[in-house]
Amino acid sequence: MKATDGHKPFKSGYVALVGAPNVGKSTLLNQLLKEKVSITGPRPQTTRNRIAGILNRSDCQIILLDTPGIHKARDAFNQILVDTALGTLGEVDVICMIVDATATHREIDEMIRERLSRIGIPVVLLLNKVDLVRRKGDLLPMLGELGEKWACHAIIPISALNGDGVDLVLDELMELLPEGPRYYPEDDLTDQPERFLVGELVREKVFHLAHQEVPYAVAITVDRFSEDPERRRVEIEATIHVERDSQKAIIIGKQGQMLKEIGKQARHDIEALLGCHVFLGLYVRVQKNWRKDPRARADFGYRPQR
Ligand SMILES: Nc1nc2c(ncn2[C@@H]2O[C@H](COP(=O)(O)OP(=O)(O)OP(=O)(O)O)[C@@H](O)[C@H]2O)c(=O)[nH]1
Ligand SMILES: [Mg+2]
Repeated sequence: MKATDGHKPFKSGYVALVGAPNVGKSTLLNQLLKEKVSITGPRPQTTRNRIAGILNRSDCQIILLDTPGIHKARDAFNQILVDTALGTLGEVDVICMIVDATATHREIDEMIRERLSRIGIPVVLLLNKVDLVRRKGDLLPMLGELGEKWACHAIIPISALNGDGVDLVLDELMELLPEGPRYYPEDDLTDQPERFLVGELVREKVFHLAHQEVPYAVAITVDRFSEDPERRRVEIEATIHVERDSQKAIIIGKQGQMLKEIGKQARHDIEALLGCHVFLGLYVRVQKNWRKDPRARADFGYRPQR
């Protein structure tokens, strides 16, 4: 075991970030890492996979698992998302349960609380989005109510967006994590390949720019990812898969304006991620009702968890 200063042991372990949809799990992951590893958005069900972000410090390595929002799944596709989140719970040393100070998901939170009480893994409860609570006097009763309900190690009010309280979350995790080795090389930031992150950034732009059911009907494949050393750039071709012709028309937009904007914004973020110039070619393709088709779902990276 590597000691950092002769006294403090090196700590490491796995932490799950869980909660109802849209409560700020992915925003918190990015804030903890100070890097964008997981996409975020104003709608529920933005995150569809379990994404590890690796926090490397001289005294610890914390593997933070972002998960899809837990909800009442009405179809097989959403059940995969929920199972992905629930399946993460058994694999971790600590669970960070996130609740939204501005929206109540009582039934879902209660269902998760039930489940966590049976698993017996230490829970840290985070009351997120406190920056949006106008009357700060409302916070104390909220924290009191949560404290009565939850058998947890700590309840911490935070703003994942602006970083308030996030250091306290790290302090608490350091308390709870066991001594252990570095599981990943020190400069690894995530367990996801660049190809996946690139596809996610394209999907994020669709989530921000398209409305109603369109973002939910979208899956991305990255079909080409190659380096061009002569031009010192990376060339990427990706396909935006939708379920219907009408959605294809929306994604392309009038005179291709929508697709152009998706491409522009995605390229900007991909260049920041890769640290070099990027050529991004985007295509749109209809794969009829792919969310209902187990094979198509698997092709797009969404496989049943059990
Ligand atoms: N004002 C404010 N907004 C926040 C905060 N945390 C998250 N948000 C916003 O809430 C929305 C949802 O954030 P996400 O991080 O995508 O939420 P999530 O829990 O990962 O959502 P799913 O992946 O869909 O389950 C985004 O618009 C964020 O910018 C916060 O502390 N304060
Ligand atoms: Mg998310």
